[in-house]
Amino acid sequence: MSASISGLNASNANLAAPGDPIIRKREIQGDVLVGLQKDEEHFLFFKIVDVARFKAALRDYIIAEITTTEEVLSREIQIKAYKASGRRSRLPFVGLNIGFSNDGLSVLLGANGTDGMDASFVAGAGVRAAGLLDPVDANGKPDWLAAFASDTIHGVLLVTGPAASASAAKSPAQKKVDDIVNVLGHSIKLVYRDVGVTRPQRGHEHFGFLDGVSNPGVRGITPRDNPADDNQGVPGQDLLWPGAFVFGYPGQDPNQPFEKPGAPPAMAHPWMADGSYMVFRRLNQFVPEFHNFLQSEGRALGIDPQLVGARMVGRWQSGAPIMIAPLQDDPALGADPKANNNFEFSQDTGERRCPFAAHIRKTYPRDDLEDPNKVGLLNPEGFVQAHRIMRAGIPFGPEVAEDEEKTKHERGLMFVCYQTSIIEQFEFIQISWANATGFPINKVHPDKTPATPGHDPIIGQAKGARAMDEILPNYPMGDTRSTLNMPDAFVKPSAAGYFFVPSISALRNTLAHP
Ligand code: N7H
Repeated sequence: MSASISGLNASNANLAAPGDPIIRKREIQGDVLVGLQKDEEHFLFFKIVDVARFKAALRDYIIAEITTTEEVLSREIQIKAYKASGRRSRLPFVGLNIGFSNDGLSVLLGANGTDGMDASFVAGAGVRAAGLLDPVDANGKPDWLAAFASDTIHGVLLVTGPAASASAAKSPAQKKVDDIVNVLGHSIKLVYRDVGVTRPQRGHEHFGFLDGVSNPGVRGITPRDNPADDNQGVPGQDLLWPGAFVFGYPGQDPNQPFEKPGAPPAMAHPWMADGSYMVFRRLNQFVPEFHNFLQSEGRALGIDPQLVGARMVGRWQSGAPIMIAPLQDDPALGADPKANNNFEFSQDTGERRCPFAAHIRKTYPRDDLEDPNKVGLLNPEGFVQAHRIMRAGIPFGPEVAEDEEKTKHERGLMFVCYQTSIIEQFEFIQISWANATGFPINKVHPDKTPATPGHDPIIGQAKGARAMDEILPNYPMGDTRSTLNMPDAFVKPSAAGYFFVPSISALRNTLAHP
């Protein structure tokens, strides 16, 4: 089962070094920092219709069933030992987490219960959609699945587990879903339910690229695994302060070196400690269209279509970064967690190795803003590290059918990420980096002409046409200017929600309090 997306190595019993914060692992829900183990993940979006009965069900059943960070870490150890003993079947670990929207918290706490919380969380994903340049109608209403938008959503239950064995009618997670629905009974209305499943090409998303390669390390929980750098987990994985993702801990100061603890992010309410904001986006992927595009552009440019895709993403499908393998895939590099994140961008001044707009360069520019004279930042690296997210998504939908020249069946990514500020983290990445054609700013081509990086070709959104700079590599030399015009978006949101994932104590003592 996939987990340890942040490179966690749970076999290392002592995850914290002197000076690291003590993480309250029994309080934080398991998906936030580590990731629930999952071959499949059920998303149950619900509306609370009987508050007293809902709170009673939380107290009597749900809270005790929630999978904590401590449990996912211990499961990692068990899975490792099980695999080491040569067994190939899956341990039947089932995970459960819960989050609430602003409307949901208001129902549980009363009208002013969410005062002072993150403004984007309070406004809700629907209101924020237009600002993200999501497709919206004339009234700014997002173009979401009718079933999802059919009622107010108060919360989401995440239920994970291994896939069903060939002989079983239902998977362990499906059985758990049945139990939960039974226990909650008429206290809720299920507004929408959906399921994510890992693909047969394990760990790869629907376009074919290895996913879950790079997530931030977290001080106090990610073991140090780079003898040359005490501020990293695996080589290239900078360790951040937990407050970037969970309330109640030192955070990242955008104006200071990232190694220095920043002030803990302000909590509007004491019960927010050990909780996190979760962004959910159901992102449809137009897979045949994407691959046809790579083929036709590759032909037109006279280069391998796989290289076109690699320059759009910044990695080959194997996961190998083009900063290290600029012209040819290197599957061994892609598969090596100690090498596949060990790179920076600043030495690639002319985007010869990796386009400025490549998905991974846009969404985590590493040291790309390093020249403070040009970007006007007090501490460029600290600034970048203050805008990171912890990703925990899973694909959804079937494999592409043989006769599927154009998308016939919905598929894509159930994108999930965690942070302590939706405005400064997820939304900042989407709006100020992925959608912003001028980011990274003040870049030039090797021939000294100014470069406009363009849109992130994977997730960048625009009202009109989208384009990115330098699809054709000028590596190791060359000055040929090229632009990739993208008539269609290959990724389109079909549902979204902003949630708060509270601590176990907040659930017990505050949210489920009669
Ligand atoms: Fe991305 N893809 O398959 O092309 N993403 N992403 N993402 N993404 C990453 O590093 C993809 C989305 C980030 O640290 C990889 O795990 C697709 C959103 C960040 O180097 C691949 C979709 C946002 C990183 C993809 C999608 C992000 C990242 C490389 C939608 C946030 C880490 C593998 C369908 C706004 C960058 C890896 C780093 C990596 C793809 C969505 C952000 C292959 C298909 C919405 C921060």
